[in-house]
Amino acid sequence: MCGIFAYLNYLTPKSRHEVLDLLVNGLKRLEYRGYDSTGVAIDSSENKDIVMVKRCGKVKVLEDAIAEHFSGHEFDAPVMTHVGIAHTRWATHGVPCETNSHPQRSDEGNSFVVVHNGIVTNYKDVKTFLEKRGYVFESDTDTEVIAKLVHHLWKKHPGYSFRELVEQVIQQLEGAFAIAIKSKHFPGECVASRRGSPLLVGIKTKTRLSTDHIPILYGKDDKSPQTCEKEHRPHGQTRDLSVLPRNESTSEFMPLEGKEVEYFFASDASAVIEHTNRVIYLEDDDVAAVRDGALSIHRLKKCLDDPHAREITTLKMEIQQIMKGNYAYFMLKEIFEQPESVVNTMRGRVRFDTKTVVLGGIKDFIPEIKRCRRLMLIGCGTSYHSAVATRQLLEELTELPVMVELASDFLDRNTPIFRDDVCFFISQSGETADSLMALRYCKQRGALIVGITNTVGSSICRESHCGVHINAGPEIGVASTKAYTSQFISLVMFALVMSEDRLSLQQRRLEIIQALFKLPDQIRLVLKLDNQVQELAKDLYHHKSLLIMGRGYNFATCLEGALKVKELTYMHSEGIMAGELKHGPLALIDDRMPVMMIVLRDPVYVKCINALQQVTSRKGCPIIVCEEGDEETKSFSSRSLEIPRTVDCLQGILTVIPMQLLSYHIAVLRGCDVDCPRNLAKSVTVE
Ligand code: G6Q
Ligand code: GLU
Repeated sequence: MCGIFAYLNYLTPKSRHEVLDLLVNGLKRLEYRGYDSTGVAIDSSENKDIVMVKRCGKVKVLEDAIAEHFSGHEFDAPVMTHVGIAHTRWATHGVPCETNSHPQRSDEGNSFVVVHNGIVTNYKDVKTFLEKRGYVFESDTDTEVIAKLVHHLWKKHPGYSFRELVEQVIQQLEGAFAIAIKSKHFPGECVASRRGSPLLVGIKTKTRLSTDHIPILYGKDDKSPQTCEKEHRPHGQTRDLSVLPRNESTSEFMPLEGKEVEYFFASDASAVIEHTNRVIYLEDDDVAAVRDGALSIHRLKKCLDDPHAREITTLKMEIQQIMKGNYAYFMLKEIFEQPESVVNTMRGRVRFDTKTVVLGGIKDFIPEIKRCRRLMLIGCGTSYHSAVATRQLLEELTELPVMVELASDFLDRNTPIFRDDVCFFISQSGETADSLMALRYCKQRGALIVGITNTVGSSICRESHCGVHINAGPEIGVASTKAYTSQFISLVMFALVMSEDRLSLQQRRLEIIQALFKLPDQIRLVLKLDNQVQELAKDLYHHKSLLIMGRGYNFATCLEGALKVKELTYMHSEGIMAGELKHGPLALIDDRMPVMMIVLRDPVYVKCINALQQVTSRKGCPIIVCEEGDEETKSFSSRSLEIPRTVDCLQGILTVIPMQLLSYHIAVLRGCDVDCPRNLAKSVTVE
């Protein structure tokens, strides 16, 4: 979701100017991961104090600020050993502004400074714990608790090493994180850790490394391997910090101790490849610490299948390749990220153990929303389709009238809006002009405004009364993919919150929560259809048109699939409500017209089969999207794609993925620019 970059030079003289250049370049490489603000921390020239420079906006803005801030000869003097940390932020908690930018600090003296990628879901509990002990928070970020908690523990346990302190801290954190921490009390040391968010360590030595692995050191208290299970603490309860087990790892041979060496901690290899091709990919809950030039990797507990060492990998990739992973385009990468992005959307919100859902950003407004006259879901393009996709479930679980509106049309009609309306604005960018205009229109008329966006601090975010951040991570491909599935899930979560106390709906809620749990794995299964979809694309790409038909919960997939095909391939495509077939579109059907039909075993199955028969009896040969093992439906055609069975209201998440893949493959076969389709922009800021 953002970029972490830290650089440590041990016995390798570098001026602070050189260090800053290195940090800024590292950030530039990571900027594609998303940015809204940036920052660096290095040692000051006078003493051991840490200085930070933070700015809102792109890395270039930070670069200019650094040039202004650090002038004078002292910054040109070489320093033998130094640690610098840097960050490009994609806000999840708190708008983009200097105070919310990273590094976040422990105190005014900058004792501990941290850069963080991810979301600490229990930050409120930790914050309350620290506030009771006198800590005053300056930012709205979840990250600040990390810096302050290290500081608190350092005061409490003066004998602990830097690494031990960080180990204590990560035991308290829930959610996802990758962190790198620097401290004025531990000069020349850097500690980093991850859980859920990526982090690697690059190693650069003068002579070739004599080893291809770094041993993992396990806690002293825990020599006997065991099956590790995550400790379950009741939600909202911070563990008693005085009784945490201390991890005094046994000291072992550290291959790099005492030698000249440089280390790079980065969110991905694009930021380190120009310096070194030797990297270690950290695993969840690894704590990597550099002290006296030696890198050591620690884990608190040894599990049965844990390895003894982390391998040093030699990278053979180009920078462009690294940014896109092994994918040819960002869009493809984003399609394949969906098993993780949907988890990020649900993280800290859906509690699968207690079967409860909490949406922190709208929690306080739920009573007001429950009293409203109607819900209005407003958006453009793909975001509008996520409203179409979830309307039926919202009607069912809220028992309120739900209107879905295209922002532009809504404004054209001067739609009547009342004080007791609740208006949802769904937008990946949060900047779409039509949606923003519609938001202001509704706000002026006194409606409650709920933002569903992927961009914290965006205009829609700021101008909403409350909202849900979909946490899909930055979406770079112009065609929206992972934002759609995350918007979809956010609205489903809202429906679940609204129906929490409806006794008659409990069974239904349970069924949906269980299905949400299985969803990431099911998405993985659907992604395995990629080769099959590519073959279908070969049959379709030279055609002029593609009709996509379905109804009920899958009508939105037809609209969204057709939009993807249009924008990426420049072919004509139409999403058709299968119920409307006989009212006109049936005239298009013959043996040459390409048709896709979504026919799943849900309440409209029989009606879908009717539509299928109407098509096949006009010599149409549709490609059918059906449920795994549904031989009866498959028998209507020679071409089909089978998707796993899920609860009806979540089918749309699984059925849209083959459409995303299909449009992608057709676009590639037609030689179109997948990430930047002609005439389109990622953020449409004009009406
Ligand atoms: C689709 C596009 C586009 C987008 C709209 C709305 O692939 O990305 O249809 O969804 O332009 O954008 P926002 O979601 O940013 O408001
Ligand atoms: N949750 C943190 C914040 O909002 C980190 C976000 C990121 O990954 O950039 O500051």
